[in-house]
Amino acid sequence: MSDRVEAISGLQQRKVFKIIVLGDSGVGKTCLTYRFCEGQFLDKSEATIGVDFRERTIKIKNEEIKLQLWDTAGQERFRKSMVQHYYRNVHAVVIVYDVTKPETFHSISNWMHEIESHSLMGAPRVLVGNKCDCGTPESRLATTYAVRLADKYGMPLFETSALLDTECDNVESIFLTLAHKLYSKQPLRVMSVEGELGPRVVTLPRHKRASRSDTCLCS
Ligand SMILES: Nc1nc2c(ncn2[C@@H]2O[C@H](COP(=O)(O)OP(=O)(O)OP(=O)(O)O)[C@@H](O)[C@H]2O)c(=O)[nH]1
Ligand SMILES: [Mg+2]
Repeated sequence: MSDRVEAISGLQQRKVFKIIVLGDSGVGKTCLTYRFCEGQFLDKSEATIGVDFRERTIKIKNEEIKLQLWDTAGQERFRKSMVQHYYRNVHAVVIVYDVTKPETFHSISNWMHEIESHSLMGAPRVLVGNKCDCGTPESRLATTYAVRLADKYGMPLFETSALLDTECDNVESIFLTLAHKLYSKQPLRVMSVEGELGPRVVTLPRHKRASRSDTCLCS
């Protein structure tokens, strides 16, 4: 069975999207994923060791989709080799920074290198500036800088707060945007055709049910 689908009952299958969450330590990755999966702020968050795993089932066009969120450790000593393993079969990426800590924003280029080294530049990605409830507008990183960087890397920007209940729609949007992008991606089935001019390749819309050979989500 493909890494994108899981058996539920009988012949029924459910799509599974695996989303990895990256960013410096303390930017709020755990709180954001907890907010999305549990619908509330996690009061006592501790530094993640290795990777934490959360999931939530959503519906798109009446189809149940399981979103698996892989919440990684920001601290280098807790990442090490453990995290490398968790990059396998990732479909989409969330990169988080803290709007009150410019150094976490400057780290984004390092996270992009990390993504690149795992061949994930073609996967849907979003940039998230968290903790918008903190500090004053002057002390927070200007949105224009963030937009410029997001544009440079070709990803949408979300500014939000895992803490505020009033921001929960925004947190929803982060993960639902990725889910819709993944859902609407139509991986192509490649078929070889012998023509007068020799073999050529045509691409056809994929069959509804995925098989192992056509599960690539990269565009
Ligand atoms: N004010 C405010 N505090 C937040 C927000 N999100 C997280 N925090 C706090 O920031 C601290 C770090 O949050 P975590 O979610 O544990 O950060 P993390 O990115 O998972 O950190 P690592 O696991 O070490 O990589 C905690 O004390 C949270 O309570 C937010 O939106 N607003
Ligand atoms: Mg964490």
